[in-house]
Amino acid sequence: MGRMRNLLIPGVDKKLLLGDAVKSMPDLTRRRFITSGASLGALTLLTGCDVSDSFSAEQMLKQVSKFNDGVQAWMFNPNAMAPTFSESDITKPFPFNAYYDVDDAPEVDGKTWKLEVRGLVDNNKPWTLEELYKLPQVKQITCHICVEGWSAIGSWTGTPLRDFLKIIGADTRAKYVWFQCADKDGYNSPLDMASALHPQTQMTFKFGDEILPRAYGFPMKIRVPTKLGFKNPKYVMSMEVTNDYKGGYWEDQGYNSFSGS
Ligand SMILES: Nc1nc2c(c(=O)[nH]1)N[C@H]1C(S)=C(S)[C@@H](COP(=O)(O)O)O[C@H]1N2
Ligand SMILES: [Mo]
Repeated sequence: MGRMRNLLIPGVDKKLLLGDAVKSMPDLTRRRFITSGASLGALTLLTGCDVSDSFSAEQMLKQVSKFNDGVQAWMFNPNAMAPTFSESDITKPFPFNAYYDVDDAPEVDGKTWKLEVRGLVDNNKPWTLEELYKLPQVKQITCHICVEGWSAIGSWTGTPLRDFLKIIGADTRAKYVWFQCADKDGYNSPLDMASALHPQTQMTFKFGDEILPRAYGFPMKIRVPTKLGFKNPKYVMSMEVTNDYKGGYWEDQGYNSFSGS
């Protein structure tokens, strides 16, 4: 699974598709698209089309040629909201993705797990799952878009991250919130503060109304519907409010850290 999917779009040459898409974009969009990493995932975000064959690639290009600067720019605007969907739109089964198989996903013990809080905060006490579950929660049905070129609609429930940042007295002038995960070879991801404070960015405890299953990041993931999938860390162990850019699993391999708005 995982990275291979890149190569498995039948009849579609990813490089040519991206090249054609870039050519048909108006100037401002083209510049923003290129600075945001010009990935197939970003193109999926922009067009709402999931490329799985040459027919949908063609549809996607048609979409792009209809662009004019300003209308489709929600993904580049930190204040814009990601589209929401209804229960009947939810993708079943929802895909699992990581850089390993689902059997190797971290098994976190919810009874002993504590969310560590570090860096520029007034109160760095660790939080148990029981304490976190008592915070107000909201449900969101949004689209998850992977940089590898697939997308799926899911339902995630949890506490807006900005509410939690307020509770812990985070210095929201800091540049990043940096998340570290339980994956055995490490997974981490920096989130820019504007996105951390976005109203739809969520500390997620439930998937489809059930306690977050192991595959999707038990006990907690960060759901950022305005960003690509890799900016949605699962199995979160700690968060640090910081001005230092500390890198991330995919970011260190050349994916743009600003993937999304
Ligand atoms: N800890 C951790 N979080 C992660 C990943 C991972 O490998 N480890 N993969 C990312 C990527 S690339 C994607 S597309 C999504 C997949 O989430 P899902 O399994 O809920 O579909 O998780 C993201 N968060
Ligand atoms: Mo992804």
